[in-house]
Amino acid sequence: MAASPVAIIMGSQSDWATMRHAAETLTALGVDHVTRIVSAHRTPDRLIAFAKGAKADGFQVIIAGAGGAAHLPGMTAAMTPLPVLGVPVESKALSGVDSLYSIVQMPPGVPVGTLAIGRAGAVNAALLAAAILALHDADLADRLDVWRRRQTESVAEAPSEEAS
Ligand code: RP5
Repeated sequence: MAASPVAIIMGSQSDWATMRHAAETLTALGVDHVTRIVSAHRTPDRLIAFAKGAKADGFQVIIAGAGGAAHLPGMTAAMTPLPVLGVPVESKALSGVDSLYSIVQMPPGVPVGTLAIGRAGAVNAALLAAAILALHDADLADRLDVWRRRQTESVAEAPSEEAS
C-alpha cells in the first residue's frame, strides 16, 4: 500500500478538537493521512525524528497545528523540504493570537503556510493540502471540484429564521 501523502501533526492531545477538522476534511476528499502528537517542547526528539524522516516516509504535505508558544510548524519546516501548513490552535489565555503570531512570523527562507486560527484554519489546511496533491492527481482534482460545487450549492439565497 502506498504511503499516506499527508501527515497531520499536533502539539498536544488538546489540539485534536481543532485538528480533527483537518482529518475529517481530508477523509471527505478521499485523501489518506496519518495523525500524530509531536510536541516541539515536550517531545523534541520525536519532532526531530518525524521531521527529518517525513520525506523518506513518503509524506508530501505536512499539516502542523499547535497553540500558545506554537513552535511546532516552524521547527518542522526547518527540518524538512516538504510544504508545511500551520494551524494556530485557539489558546485559552490569548484566544490563539499567540499561536498565530508564533506560526506566521517565520524568517525569510523557512516558510510555513499559515492558516486561520482554529477550525477554519484546520479545514482550510486540509483543502490546501488536497489542492497541492491535486496538481498531480486528476481524480482528486475532480473530487475537490465536486466538494466546492456542493459548498456553493449549499448557500441559501436568503437567510431564514429556522437556519440561524
Ligand atoms: C502546545 O501547548 C500545544 O500545541 C497546545 O495547543 C498547548 C497546550 O497543551 P496542553 O497543555 O493542553 O497539553 O504545545
